[in-house]
Amino acid sequence: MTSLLFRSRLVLCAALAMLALPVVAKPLKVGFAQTGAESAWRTANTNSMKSEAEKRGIELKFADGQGKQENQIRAIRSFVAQRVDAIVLAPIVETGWDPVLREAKRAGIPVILTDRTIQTADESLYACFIGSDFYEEGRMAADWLAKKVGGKGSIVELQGTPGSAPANERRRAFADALSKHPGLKIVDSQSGDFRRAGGKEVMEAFLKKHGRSITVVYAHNDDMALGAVQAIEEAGLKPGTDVVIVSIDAIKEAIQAVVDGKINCTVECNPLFGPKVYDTVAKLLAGKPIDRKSFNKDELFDSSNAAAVIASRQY
Ligand code: GZL
Repeated sequence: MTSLLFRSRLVLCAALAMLALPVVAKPLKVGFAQTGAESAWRTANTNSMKSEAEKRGIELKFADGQGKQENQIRAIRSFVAQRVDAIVLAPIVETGWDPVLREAKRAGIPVILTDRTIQTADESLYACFIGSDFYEEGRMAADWLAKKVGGKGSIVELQGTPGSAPANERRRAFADALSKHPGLKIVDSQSGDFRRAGGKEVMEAFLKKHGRSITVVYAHNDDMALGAVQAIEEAGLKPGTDVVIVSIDAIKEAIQAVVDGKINCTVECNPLFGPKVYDTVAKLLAGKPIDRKSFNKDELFDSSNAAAVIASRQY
């Protein structure tokens, strides 16, 4: 056999062997710009995103925004430069995102909003939203409270991060629902920034200013409610008895406080949606249809059901 014929057969065999090699898909690369680490809810949400990525072999580039929008914007720019396959953003506030989302769009990298929404005139800047319905949570809290206190009460409100979708929506929904109950009045409202220390500090100030006239605390999240519980106890009052406390998130520690009678009600805002996010990323990249908005199921916990669920709570 001539050497030319031999060499060409060798090349052919090598080429066929290459074709037979299993093609090892490169791992999906996802950039996640998280708001920060302000609350137990946030920790649970971050853990869900990280553990699910690991389970699926996804290369997750995680950026902790440390409570600042500019850090999240910087992280998104970095994800674009690294040519990730998709960007997930939990926007700390609702506005100011268009320029950086336009950069991601120009780079052809899809953006999924999780947890919180944004305000934009250009709906093409993100593919979808996955999270909870904050307005519904505020309504559920208000309706539960009206029944609990017979439509009468002097309420102080611990607001979440100023400008954030959960703070805006939970405040709006609660106020809308209260319009049906003229005997329920919000006498003071201030941000504790979703932090436990913030909730305690603001509640201490409210107690100094309003004393025993306060009959209800409405907290936009459990970390602030638990801070308020500390402040109320340090003032010599009984949280859950002298002051009714209604909150949102349903973290395990708050449900335990419901069992202990220190918080009266917490409305769930489930943070464990890592699996849903990555399922959506996979569909998006495969060109399959996805829901524009996908709301997590949230339920309410009070003395009627908290003890029955506490053992099974995951966050
Ligand atoms: C709600 C989330 C809020 C939680 C807080 O989806 O954005 O931020 O209610 C968290 O606990 O800090």
